[in-house]
Amino acid sequence: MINVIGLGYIGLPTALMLASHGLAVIGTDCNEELVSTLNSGKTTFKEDGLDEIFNTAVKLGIQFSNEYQQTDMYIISVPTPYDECTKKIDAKYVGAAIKNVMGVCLKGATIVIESTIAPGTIDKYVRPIVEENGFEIGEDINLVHAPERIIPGNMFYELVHNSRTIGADNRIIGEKVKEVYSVFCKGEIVVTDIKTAEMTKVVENTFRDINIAYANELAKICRSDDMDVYEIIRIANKHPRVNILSPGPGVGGHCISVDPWFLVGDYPGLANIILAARKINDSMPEFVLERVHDIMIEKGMTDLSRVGLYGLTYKENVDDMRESPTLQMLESMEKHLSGNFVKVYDPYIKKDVVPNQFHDLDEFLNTVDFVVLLVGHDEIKKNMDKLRDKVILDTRKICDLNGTYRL
Ligand code: SAJ
Repeated sequence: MINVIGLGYIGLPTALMLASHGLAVIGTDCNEELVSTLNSGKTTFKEDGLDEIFNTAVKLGIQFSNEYQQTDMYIISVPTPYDECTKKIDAKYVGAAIKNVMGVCLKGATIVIESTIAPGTIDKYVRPIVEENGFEIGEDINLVHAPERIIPGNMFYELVHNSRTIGADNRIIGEKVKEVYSVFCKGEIVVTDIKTAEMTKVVENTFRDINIAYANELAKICRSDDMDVYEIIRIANKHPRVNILSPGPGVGGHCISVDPWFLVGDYPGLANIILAARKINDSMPEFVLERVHDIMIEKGMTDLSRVGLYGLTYKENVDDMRESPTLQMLESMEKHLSGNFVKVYDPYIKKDVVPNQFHDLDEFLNTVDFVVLLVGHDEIKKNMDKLRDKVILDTRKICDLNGTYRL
């Protein structure tokens, strides 16, 4: 029996995947509403394939509970934010989960942490809790780090096909955990030590953050000197060893915009490119606002209530708004007392989360003259014609209409 702790964007798909491949799984989450939604037969977020696999897992007996279970294996997928002041990992959720596991587990259990954690987190925060509870690590309890690597929007494909990393204190335990993941994972599963696994995951997300920052910095340079950054990146990427990513309105999500801070916080003075990249990416929402301002002046527009922001999520075709560039823009506008005027719309966000939010594309478009495309949802790609008579600032290069402004 496996007890998956934390049923969010990573824990739920992982639990379902294990259960739908015939393993006995109980998912645990402290959020009562979330557990009761799952127990009523409904999923809690949108992802291609989620509902189908959920139904299969339910038929095969997966259970959901608010209680930690007495089992021989735990998989922990709880959030790992960073402390805004120190930039170091805030391990409070991982720590709480381990403490709760300690309250129910028996000798012989294996605890696998899937949450992304800074290098050294298991040594610093997890081992002491296990030892304080009278367990000897390696004898009574095995600790493993198996960081998740799946991308929202393509989770189920990536769960099956991505390579995985398993960090363990000893190879036998690493191989045992590898066997469990092998029930669904067809990618290579590499067994290594815990700190290497911790660092590898953070390094992967940091690599992407730096690459996006390079694209964003190029966008700013090109804007300042009237060059087309997209054409330049397109041509540069024809070089066999160059692969620049795409500029955008900023880096959102709970991963790439968070994990690099762990390295900045833990290695002050050493993580210089990493810090610069974070600052560049964090500056993009403000850069978009400056573009909006400049375009309004160029077009002789003064009425902010005729400006509409398309997209509230952190990227296309997901319903996750964590660290979303649009929310950062709205926050910044609110500081300047203008945030309550612009109109906002996102087909994936059904609840009212910001002022002047619309729930219908046509109604939204009827109230604005200037549309800022912040997220490339398929919905707007299919309806681009509806923007024909609008002023458009396209931050994602998804619109080919004549006169479209870019970053
Ligand atoms: N973005 C750009 N330009 C690009 C690519 C992305 O501006 O060229 C923006 C996106 O719009 C978004 C943000 O960056 O706001 C992050 O999006 P993403 O699609 O790059 O990544 P995530 O955060 O959805 O998922 C990442 C993945 N990590 C890597 O690709 C190295 C995923 O594999 C991880 O599992 C996930 O973080 C995680 O949970 O850590």
